[in-house]
Amino acid sequence: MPENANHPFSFDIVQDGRTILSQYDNHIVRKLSDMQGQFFDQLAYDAILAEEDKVIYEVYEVKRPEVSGELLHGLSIVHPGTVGSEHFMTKGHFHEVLETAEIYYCLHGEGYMVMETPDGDCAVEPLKAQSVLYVPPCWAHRSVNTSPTDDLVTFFIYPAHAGHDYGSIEEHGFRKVVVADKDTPIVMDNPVWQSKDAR
Ligand code: PAN
Ligand code: ZN
Repeated sequence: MPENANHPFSFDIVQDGRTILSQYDNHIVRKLSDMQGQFFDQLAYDAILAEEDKVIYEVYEVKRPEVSGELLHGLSIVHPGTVGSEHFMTKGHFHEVLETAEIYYCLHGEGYMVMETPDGDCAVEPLKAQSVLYVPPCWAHRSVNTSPTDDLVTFFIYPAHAGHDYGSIEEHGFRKVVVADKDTPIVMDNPVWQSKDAR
């Protein structure tokens, strides 16, 4: 955050030929070991983790005061790969202040945003370079990279007082998952969602 938090500022999204913010305050690295219980194929998860604790995604955040009126923003980079047939993805979350929205601008790559509401409405929207995705208030969201080779890079913006609620997704998962079927990604019901819920 700039020293004078209320002064306008600008920054670049490409630096030294790499897609990265020229200015950020926080670099979050999420590895496979941080995603315990999130991929539906637990055997595949355990097998990969036994070999290597791969980096699944990274987030570069620009810090702002976490008050309504401010906007938090940054870059999310989901690396390519699969666990079993399920594509690499973010943990996903509801906003703690449920009635807050978010905008994702896709800069590079291809994938999907998997979304659902507390009432069980589901939506899966494509993410592709130069497309914008609007996540309305009350929708949990997870980005999924379906490219076999390229990073999925998105720029996100959301109200600074929104906060994150990961608990419900960690407990139940999303109702929909995105899997690789030969060369085509397909969306299907999460095979472990109901059994987890029934526990
Ligand atoms: C994004 C996400 C980012 C990482 O900034 O936080 O893509 O995903 P997880 O937070 O689910 O690990 C956002 O949606 N913020 O609200
Ligand atoms: Zn969010």
